[in-house]
Amino acid sequence: MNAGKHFSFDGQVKEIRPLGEGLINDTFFVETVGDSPNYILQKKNKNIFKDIPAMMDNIHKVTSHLKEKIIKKGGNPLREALTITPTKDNKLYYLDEEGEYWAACLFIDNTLTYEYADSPELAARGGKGIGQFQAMLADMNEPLADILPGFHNMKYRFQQWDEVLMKDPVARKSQVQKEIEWIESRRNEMLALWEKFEAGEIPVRITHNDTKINNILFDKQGNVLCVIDLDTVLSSMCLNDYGDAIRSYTNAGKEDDENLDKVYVKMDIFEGYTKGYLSEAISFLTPAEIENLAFSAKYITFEQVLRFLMDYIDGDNYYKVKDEKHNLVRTRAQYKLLRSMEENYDMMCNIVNKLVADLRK
Ligand code: ADP
Ligand code: GN1
Ligand code: MG
Repeated sequence: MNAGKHFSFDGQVKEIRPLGEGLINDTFFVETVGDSPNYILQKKNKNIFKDIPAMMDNIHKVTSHLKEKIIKKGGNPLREALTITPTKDNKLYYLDEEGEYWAACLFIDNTLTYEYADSPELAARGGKGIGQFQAMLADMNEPLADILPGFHNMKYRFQQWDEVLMKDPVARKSQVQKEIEWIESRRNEMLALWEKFEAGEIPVRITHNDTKINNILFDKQGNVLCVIDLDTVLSSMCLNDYGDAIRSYTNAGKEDDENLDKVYVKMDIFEGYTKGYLSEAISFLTPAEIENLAFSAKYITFEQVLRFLMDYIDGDNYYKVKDEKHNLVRTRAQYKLLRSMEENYDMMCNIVNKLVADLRK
């Protein structure tokens, strides 16, 4: 791997091999000889990230802030936050001859990753970890560049949606009329949350925006060690992070499960995550944020249905796919999860309210 030569890795590189299940970047594990640290090398997806220098700058600001906090708490800044490995000429990224952007960071070893939460206790630890992550960033004053305009902005998502439907570039629209109706029938309900954010009823915070469970490294005791995949750190609603975590932790099936009977929201996991999250986040959440927590799980899951279906109609330009039906399979699986959340919505609201009341006793 030629790009690897340009980074200031300690030790001699033994092998560079593919790693992980990310849907966006190409990730590689850099193994070094002997006791030197290992690394992660990534080719960042420039179709999605239009300003990778600004993205790396955001990540640098956020990880520097996190490290200061971790050191103050007596933690290990090399394991509890990502550490960017610069290039030999001390840049945060390497731009190769083909115009591809590469970045590297320290590999954090002895960790566990999950595709879903297998117990309420694990979910609670995950929730606590994201609560702590948000709390550590709550006083970060340095502005972040808006490198993904409109990322969880439902107005923007519907603009993209309307354009793709109008173009129907690969003539797939007629096959998915039923699925399109799933989106249209919820348009106003979903836009309403973003409107509250735009109106200032819900505050702007520094948020991760991609808190699915495989973007978290757990230690061997099952505690959150490090929140990774910081490409999407932005100033947005912290509800995105709660909602996206619920979408991935609570799903009894896979994000792209073909067996829809396996896909539903596990309420014990919902309760576990929410309990862990609120144990930290109760200290900073406003009443409007608390009031919209349960809804944010539906919001982010709906957005994911929209994004997978939109990518299918658009001809699979955004997400990595294994075949031409993959985005449609993902759409149906995420829709099944959304339906399950809708059926359990009253219970979700009751759980949030009860946990908040207990914490305030
Ligand atoms: P993508 O944006 O494509 O999802 P990620 O940054 O999430 O890429 O990386 C993909 C996978 O690589 C992660 O799910 C995790 O398993 C592993 N990984 C990434 N960074 C690290 C790290 N610093 N230490 C250990 N494992 C990592
Ligand atoms: C992408 O990068 P990764 O695989 O962790 C996507 C998320 C989606 C997720 C669905 C930048 O996350 O928004 O929720 O896939 N990231 C980006 O699995 O679009
Ligand atoms: Mg990832």
